[in-house]
Amino acid sequence: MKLIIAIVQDEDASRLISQMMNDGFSVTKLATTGGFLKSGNTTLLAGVDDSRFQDCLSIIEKVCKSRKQIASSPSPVAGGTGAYVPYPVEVMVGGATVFVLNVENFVKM
Ligand code: 2BA
Repeated sequence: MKLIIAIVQDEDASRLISQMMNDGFSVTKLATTGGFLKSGNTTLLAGVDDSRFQDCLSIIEKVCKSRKQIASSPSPVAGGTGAYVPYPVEVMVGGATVFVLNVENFVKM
């Protein structure tokens, strides 16, 4: 068994969960926050059989699209007044950041 940890955009999360459930995967949704943008994203946990984890990755790839987003700078620069002034930065968001871990043991009690 593998544990898939997928960090996705909130906008993609509902559709991704529906698609995964329709295809017979169990999934747990966590509300998370990205360290760089400091805005909300969604982390999904899915324990999947070795034989099916490629199918699960394919669903994630199909549903989660990359897009550009203008965000406030995470590290504001000091202005002339000494006040911190955030500036806009363009970042690519979306797609998915996926970790795949081998599961040593899986128990339901
Ligand atoms: P955030 O940390 O909020 O990052 C959002 C997006 O900002 C990133 O998208 C990337 O395009 C950009 N970004 C991140 N760090 C940057 C930096 N130091 N300089 C310039 N741009 C930067 P993604 O790479 O697709 O990551 C989306 C979210 O996935 C991240 O949100 C974070 O929550 C998570 N993530 C990405 N890589 C990770 C890793 N190695 N470990 C743990 N979480 C990760």
